[in-house]
Amino acid sequence: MEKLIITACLTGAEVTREIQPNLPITPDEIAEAAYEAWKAGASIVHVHARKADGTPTQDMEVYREIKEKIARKCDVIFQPSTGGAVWHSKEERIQPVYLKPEMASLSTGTCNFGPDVFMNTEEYIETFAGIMKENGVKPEIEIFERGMIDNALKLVKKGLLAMPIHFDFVMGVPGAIPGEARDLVYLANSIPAGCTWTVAGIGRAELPLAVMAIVMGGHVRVGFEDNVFYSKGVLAESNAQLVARIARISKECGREVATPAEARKILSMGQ
Ligand code: KMH
Ligand code: ZN
Repeated sequence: MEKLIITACLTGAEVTREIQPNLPITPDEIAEAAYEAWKAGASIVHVHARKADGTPTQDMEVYREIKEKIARKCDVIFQPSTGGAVWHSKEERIQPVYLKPEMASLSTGTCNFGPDVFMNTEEYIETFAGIMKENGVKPEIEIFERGMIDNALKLVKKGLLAMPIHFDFVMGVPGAIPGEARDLVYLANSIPAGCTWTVAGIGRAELPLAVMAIVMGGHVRVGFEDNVFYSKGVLAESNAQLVARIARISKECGREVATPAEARKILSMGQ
């Protein structure tokens, strides 16, 4: 089995300091959280930028500052979000891709997102994929429902996305695919051979799905964007604490954890 790639989703667009007092918000805090997560075993950081007051922003200059501050500390793979917050426009959402990060997230379908709608029309998806291709950015395909896999494969047919695809199964968002074991088996069995996948379990689905991914040969995403707790009713101290637990479990299962350089190879990046 390949080594395990751990992604740390450090901040997200929805979590607040009221919910998680240790949420990193400023570029300095996000860069420090990325560095701590990397030391704990993360090879990718999925990043959402925030304004100083904590509001989510897709401002390219804020992402630039975060990207540069992280790069000064370590070689972790920087993966900005193109999902942003549900109320961001298409034009705002794509901004960080113009910084030519190694990776960026790309959701390939619309779904309910709690009381809101996370909008990804065919036009959004194709525009985002085209701009990522032009800028040499590897998309991580965010899957919230089974049909989104097929939408990603349509991009391959249209020449907008290269194989092998790296998928991220985001499971347990209220209104989208649940985070049951059978759902993960279903998604993992629904992607083409040679593709890679990671799982981002939301809330209490995070740890059980991560453990499944470790033994199934998938990869794992953990962090405050997806889950703010360490255990029931106990807030996590940091993103790094959540990463360290996954690294520990994986090693106990006999699966070593990938460095960023190893993750780049596993994900066929830069070839
Ligand atoms: N904040 C969600 C509405 C992504 O980063 O690509 C979308 C999201 C997906 O987080
Ligand atoms: Zn995100």
